[in-house]
Amino acid sequence: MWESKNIETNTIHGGKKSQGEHGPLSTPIYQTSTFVFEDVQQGADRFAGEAQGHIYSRLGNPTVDELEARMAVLEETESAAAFGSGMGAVSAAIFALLKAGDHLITSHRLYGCTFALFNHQLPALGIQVSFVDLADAQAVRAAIQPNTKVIYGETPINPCLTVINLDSIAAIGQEHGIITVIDNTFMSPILQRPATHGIDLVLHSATKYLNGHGDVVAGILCGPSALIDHIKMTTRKDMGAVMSPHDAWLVIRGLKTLHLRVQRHSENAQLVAEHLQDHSAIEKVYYPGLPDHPGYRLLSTQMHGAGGVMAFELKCSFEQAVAFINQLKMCKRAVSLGDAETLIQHPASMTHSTYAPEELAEAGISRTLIRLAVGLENAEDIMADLDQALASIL
Ligand code: 4LM
Repeated sequence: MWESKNIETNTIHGGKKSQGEHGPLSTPIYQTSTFVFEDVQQGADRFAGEAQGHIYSRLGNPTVDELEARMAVLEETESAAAFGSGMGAVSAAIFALLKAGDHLITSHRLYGCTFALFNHQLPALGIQVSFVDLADAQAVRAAIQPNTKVIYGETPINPCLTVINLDSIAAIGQEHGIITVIDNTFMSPILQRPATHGIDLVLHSATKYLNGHGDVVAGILCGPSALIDHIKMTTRKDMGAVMSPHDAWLVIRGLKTLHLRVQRHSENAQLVAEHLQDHSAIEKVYYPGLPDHPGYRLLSTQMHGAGGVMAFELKCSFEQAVAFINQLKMCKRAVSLGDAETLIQHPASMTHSTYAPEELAEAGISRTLIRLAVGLENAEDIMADLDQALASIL
């Protein structure tokens, strides 16, 4: 394996194993469910953990192993585990770390299905959850109880891009012996590496920037080997949200262009955010690359760019906001983000429809809020499409 101090090089070479026979440049897809033992003893030794070697693809697969090794290099962690979806990664981490009677501190601002898991499934299983503002260190400290085991957050947060201070969350976790988990989906390791700030587990919906081509649903957790091995051998093995070898191959292929893509997403988003901010039909743009965004000051300390996602409020009624989205010609009406195509969606009725009306209000998600995941097209074309749709509703 080979590793550079430069992440551009590591997205291409980092964690890549030499592939033995035939020397393929592209990682082979080990499309197999099971692995043959030479004899009973070899199988028994592998099950007992006394011999190296694969057993069954729910426990590990060489193509998936390679993606995990590559992600550990990019996130600067010891190890990584791949999952069949981002939610598979969230639930595997949470259920490995929390049991009935334990307490989780998180934010009321989260991706909709993560919020649903924390707000509905965990309390039903006897796990206590406190929803606090993770950007407010005092509020986090005040929420700590003797049974607090995990602090979980996203930064920037879906969909309003609130930024949480990683140094502060990591310090609180270390002080109190609480495991910290950060969902880094919106940044990718190109723009932010939470483990370098002391965060224990870094999570991704690999469906988004890591894969980047809108053709996979996948998740990744990166962290210390002891924690990752524990998750692999408990909740991933027994609950089974594993990544398929073919999907791992697609994400590995996506990683090779991750740096170029994320850079372009960010450049395009900055231009679009500045353009929208000046538009007479726009009430407010939420984008950490704009100086009036509260997360802007953390750009220089924990982020290497503001990323490709923004949200904005129109100066109009709900019906006009819907008409605006329906008028778009090039931008696609779709959830998800991090794809080549610019995607636009309505959080209150789509990604965050798991929130009750009062919960939406608390999370700052109004009925006229629109999320834009800026793609890789020419920025002028994206702005022209937005402008013609805005003009049609004014
Ligand atoms: C979306 N998001 O926002 P899977 N963490 C974050 C996410 O945004 C998502 C997940 C985890 C969207 C999906 C429809 C910050 C998903 C969950 O979808 O399970 O890979 O990731 O548009």
